[in-house]
Amino acid sequence: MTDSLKNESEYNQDRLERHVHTMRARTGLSRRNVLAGIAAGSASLLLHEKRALAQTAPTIVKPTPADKFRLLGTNAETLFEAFRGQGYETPESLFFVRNHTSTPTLDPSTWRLTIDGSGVRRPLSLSYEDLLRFCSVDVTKFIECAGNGRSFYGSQQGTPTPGSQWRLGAIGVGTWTGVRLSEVLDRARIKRTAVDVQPQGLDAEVGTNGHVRRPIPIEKALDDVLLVYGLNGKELPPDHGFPVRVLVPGWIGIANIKWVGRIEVSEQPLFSAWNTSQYRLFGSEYPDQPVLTQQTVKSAFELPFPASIPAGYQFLTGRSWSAHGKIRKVEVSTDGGTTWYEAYIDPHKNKPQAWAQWSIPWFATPGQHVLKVRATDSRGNRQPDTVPLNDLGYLFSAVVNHPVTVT
Ligand SMILES: Nc1nc2c(c(=O)[nH]1)N[C@H]1C(S)=C(S)[C@@H](COP(=O)(O)O)O[C@H]1N2
Ligand SMILES: [Mo]
Repeated sequence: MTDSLKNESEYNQDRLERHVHTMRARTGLSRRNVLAGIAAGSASLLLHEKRALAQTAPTIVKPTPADKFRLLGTNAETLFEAFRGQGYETPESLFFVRNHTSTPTLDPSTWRLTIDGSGVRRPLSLSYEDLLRFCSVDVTKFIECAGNGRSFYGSQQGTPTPGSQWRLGAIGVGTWTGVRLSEVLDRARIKRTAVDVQPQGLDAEVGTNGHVRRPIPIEKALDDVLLVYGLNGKELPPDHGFPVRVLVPGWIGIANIKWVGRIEVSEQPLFSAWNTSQYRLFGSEYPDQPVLTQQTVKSAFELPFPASIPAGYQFLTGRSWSAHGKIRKVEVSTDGGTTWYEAYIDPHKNKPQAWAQWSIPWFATPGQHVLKVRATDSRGNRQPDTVPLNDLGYLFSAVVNHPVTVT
């Protein structure tokens, strides 16, 4: 067997194992039954097992154990307590997943990236190997869903909004390896008159909206956007866009198109469902219905929600992040917001458009408590107590009330 064939079969075996693992976790079927179902069109399965398999087509490939994730439809939110004791970067196994449909199986040996549209002079079709030949760069950045924190519009401000009811765990920080989009667009001889660059995913079409896609203005596309194929020193995992995804530092999650297969460059503004009917601010506070671009400033304790902890000296830990830079200050209140104390920020664990790790001691007395944490970023943006409502519940950046029972 040649090396590349061997790698491919090992790779396929790996995928199969992952699939079996996920199916077993979801259905409780035995390994043998899952394999039989794959192999034989499930002739040997009992009817109820067939039904279990049909209902649980895995939208997410990796395991999402209940002590690390909260499942929300086709998505999985990381439980913030799972970050405690972890390093700065989010391990791929802990990274939240937001899928509009489900994780596709793509083969890097046949994958192509098409770059076309009125904004380029020389349309391109690149293979995975072509892409790997561009100069590579590493950056450490968050990816955070536009709806992260949405549940607090309801639970804290009394105005529930539709969509995944995320708490604060629709965020992860990775060190991403890839190539500059500007270099790739250069190769396609991008025109000076180009205005929009729209990456499109190879995952299934989303109803009549077609493939997941959303334009990035040319200024941002040529500034710091990357096409990434590595996460934390390893190949990009299937759920996070394998073989290649877009990374748009500081911008809302949807800009970071996974499983990218085409990039349209246009001399005219581009539109899709993801920048018209979704991912804009709607409602009476926003007559202009602005299109969402950058994320905001947020903070979270590395505690269960709600938490239950023993009385005595406790170390409260957490993470704060901003789309606009580093974190300058983190303040914690354990008395519902009357007094605030500054937390210690580890200066080595505070990167722009990623997050800051912080800690603060607390002498916890028995009873019910509400903890609050608010961050100020290097540009002076501080988290507010409330945020104006928008109909789809995006960009909740207000201070969150974290209930804690001390026993
Ligand atoms: N092709 C494609 N790209 C996509 C999505 C998707 O469903 N399909 N989801 C988007 C959304 S809404 C978010 S928040 C991020 C989530 O990235 P993750 O699943 O790697 O955490 O991917 C974005 N890119
Ligand atoms: Mo998202």
